[in-house]
Amino acid sequence: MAAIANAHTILLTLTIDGTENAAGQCIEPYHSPDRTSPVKDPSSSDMTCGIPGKSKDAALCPVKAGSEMRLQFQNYEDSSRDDWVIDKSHKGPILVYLAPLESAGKGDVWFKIFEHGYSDGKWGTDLIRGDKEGKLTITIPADIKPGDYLLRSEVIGLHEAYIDYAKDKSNGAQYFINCAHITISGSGTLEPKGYPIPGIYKTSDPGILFDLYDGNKTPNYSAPGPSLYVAGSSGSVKSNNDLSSTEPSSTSSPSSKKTKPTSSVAADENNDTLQAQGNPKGIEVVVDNSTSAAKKNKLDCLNKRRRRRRAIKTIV
Ligand SMILES: [Cu+2]
Repeated sequence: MAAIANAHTILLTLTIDGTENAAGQCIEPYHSPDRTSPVKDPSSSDMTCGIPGKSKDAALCPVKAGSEMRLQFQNYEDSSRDDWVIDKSHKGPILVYLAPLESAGKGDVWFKIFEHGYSDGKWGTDLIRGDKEGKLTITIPADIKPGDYLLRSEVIGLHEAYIDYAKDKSNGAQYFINCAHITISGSGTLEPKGYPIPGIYKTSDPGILFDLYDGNKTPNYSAPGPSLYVAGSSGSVKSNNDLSSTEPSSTSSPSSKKTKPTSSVAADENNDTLQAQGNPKGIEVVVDNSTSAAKKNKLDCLNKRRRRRRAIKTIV
């Protein structure tokens, strides 16, 4: 059943002080042809800033330390689609990391400034779906050192995360990653402890290998990766999922995880597929701030979905 759900997401805009910035402004240009494809191997260099595994050029957007910025995520341009922000099957955390730009994301440089796993009855992905426009507001820590930074946004889809990716590469968590370039101004001096990406997640981490379909587990979910940096804490706040090691993981411990009947997932995805088939206008509706390249990517992505759907039908 893996790879049936192709409804993913990207960081579409970054709004600072009322100015909305798109890809190529401060968001790095998207991977072509399928800009919304997930990364699946947490030890891949694609984890740093998304496929194809290296940070790309983008203009720097200025932001004041301590101020808010708004991220907007989107999957399709047609806002009438139920999955236009992200498919409802894709539940999981949203995380945002920063690293000094000069590092190009390499080394022990990344610190986490936002996370929402599951709290107040909502997954991180529920926040952007619930907003209807895919928007999420975060705050830049007030006390970090001014300078140029990479901002890395990450949405993790846990819909196939009940099986360890190391054991079955057609399953595992899906990582939707984008990087943006920002210049932080202010009078802070702090340089929070950094961690390597790839390296912060193992396929068997409790926030990565997780059974979304066991409702008893959901309230106890905690987001993966290093502890959150909180302004004023003069160092990272320890949390129960703090990393015990910063080594990139090449091994993952054997897991006693059961395999899971997939009927509930399959039903959900079939519904989405039917919905999508009944609503072909996704390719006709175009939002203003897309470049023509982005539009082409969108078409490629849709065509890929259609081809896959035909393939699925043929198998059935
Ligand atoms: Cu997806």
